[in-house]
Amino acid sequence: SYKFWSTQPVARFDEPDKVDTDGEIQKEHGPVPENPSPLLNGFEWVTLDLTDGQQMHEVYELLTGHYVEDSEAMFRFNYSASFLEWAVKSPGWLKNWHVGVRVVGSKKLVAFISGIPTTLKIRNHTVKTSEINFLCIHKKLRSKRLAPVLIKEITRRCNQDGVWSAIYTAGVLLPKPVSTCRYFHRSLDWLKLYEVGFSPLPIKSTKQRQISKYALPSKTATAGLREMEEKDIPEVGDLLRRYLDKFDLAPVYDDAEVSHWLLHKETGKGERVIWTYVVEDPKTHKITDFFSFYLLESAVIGNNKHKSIRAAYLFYYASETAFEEGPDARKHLKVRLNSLMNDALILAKSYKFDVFNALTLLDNTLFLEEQKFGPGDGQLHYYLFNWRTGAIAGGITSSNDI
Ligand code: YNC
Ligand code: MG
Repeated sequence: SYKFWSTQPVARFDEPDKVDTDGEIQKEHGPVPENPSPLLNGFEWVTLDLTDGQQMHEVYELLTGHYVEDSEAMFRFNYSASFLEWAVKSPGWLKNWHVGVRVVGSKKLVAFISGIPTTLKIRNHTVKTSEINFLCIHKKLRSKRLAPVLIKEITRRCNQDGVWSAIYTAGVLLPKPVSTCRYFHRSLDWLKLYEVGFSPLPIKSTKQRQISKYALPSKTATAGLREMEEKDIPEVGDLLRRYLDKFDLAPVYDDAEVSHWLLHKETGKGERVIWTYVVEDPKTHKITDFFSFYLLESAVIGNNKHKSIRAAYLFYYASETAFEEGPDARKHLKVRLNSLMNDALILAKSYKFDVFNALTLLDNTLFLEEQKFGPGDGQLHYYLFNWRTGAIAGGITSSNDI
C-alpha cells in the first residue's frame, strides 16, 4: 500500500507508461524547512565529514554489517572504504548530503543515506539531480519507519542546495520504476562460485565440463588495447558523451567526472576500485573504444572455505563502431563489443576476479549471451524522484547502479 511512497512526488503504478509532457511532478518549490524532523528519542542527526578517515570507517562498518543481501541471505555487498571514497565524493560532492543517525549516548552510527550531484539527460531535458545511494539502517532498527524519515531528510538537504529531483536504484519494487534491468553473471572461477553456492551444477553437466565452459585465453586480442592514462581523459570523455547521448536516460559528464569515475589513481592505500582500458588505434593513435569495470566484493555469509567473492561489474564503455550507419551497423557493433568484452573478461580473470557482472543496459544485450553470461535472480529498478517521464525500455545507465 506504500503508506510513505504514496505521499511523495513519484510516478504512481496506475499511471500510463507514456506521458504527454516531461517535467517536475511538483513544480512549486515552497520554502525549505530550516531543521530536520525530530528522530525517535535517543537518536540524533549528524552530518558526516567523509574527508575524515575515522568517520568514513564508521560508514564502512555500518554497511559491512547491515547493507544489501540477496534474498536468501547468502551474500552481502561489502563495499571497501576506497570504493566508498570514490562513490560518495565525486566532483561537486556536498558534505551536507552525507547524512547519518547516531545513538545519543554511545554515538554509534546506526543509519546512513547519501547523495551526490549529477546532471542527467532524461529524454530531451537536462536535469540537475542528486543520486541517492547507500541507504542503510542497522538491523536492530528495522521496520520502525526510519527509512522515510531519512529519505525526507536527504530531500530537505538537496532542496536546501537547490536540487529538486533525484535518481536512485533499488532491488525492491516501489512506485514506480522508470526502467528495470536484470543482472547477468559470467563465471570466471566457476568452481569457487559453485562452492559458495552462487552457481549450481546443471543436472546434465559435470564440474569439469563447467570449468572448461568458462575457460578463457590468457592474452587479450584487441590491437592497441592498454590501460587508460590521464592524457586520454578528453578523448575518452568525448567518446563517452557521444555514446551516452544515444540513450534516453544517462548522466552528462564533464572531463572532471570522466577522470573521477574512470581513471585509476595510484594512492598506495586501500584496494583498487576501477579498471579502464582504451583502444588506441595503432596507426592514427586515436582512441576508438574503451571499457571499464569496478571491484565490489560480496561477503559470503557462513561458508567455511570462502569468505568473499571478488566481483567485477561492467561500468561505462563506448566504441566508435556504435556510430556507424547502414544496414550492417548493428552487426558490426555486435562483433566489436564481443571482442572488447572478451578482452575485459580475460583482464578481469588476470586480476583474480571470480565473476563478471553486467546489467541489461546500454548495448549489453549484444554480447551477454555470446560471452556466456547467465541471467541472475536479481533485478535493478531505476527510479526518478520529482521527475515525470514515460517508461524507458533498456538503454538506461547511470553511476547509480554502483
Ligand atoms: C528502498 N530501498 O517501501 P512504504 S537502495 C526506498 N528505497 O515505505 P522502514 C524503501 N524506499 O512502502 P526498514 C526501500 N526499502 O510504506 C524500503 N523502503 O511507502 C520503504 N536494508 O521504512 C518501504 N538499502 O524504516 C516503506 O523500513 C518504508 O527499517 C519502510 O528500512 C529500509 O540506497 C532499509 O537494502 C532499506 O537498511 C533502509 O531495510 C533497510 O526496512 C536496510 O520501516 C539493507 O521504506 C540495505 C538496503 C537500500 C539500498 C538505496 C537507494 C535509496 C533511495 C531512497 C529514496 C530516495 C528518494 C530521493 C530523495 C532525494 C530527493 C531530492 C531532491
Ligand atoms: Mg526502520
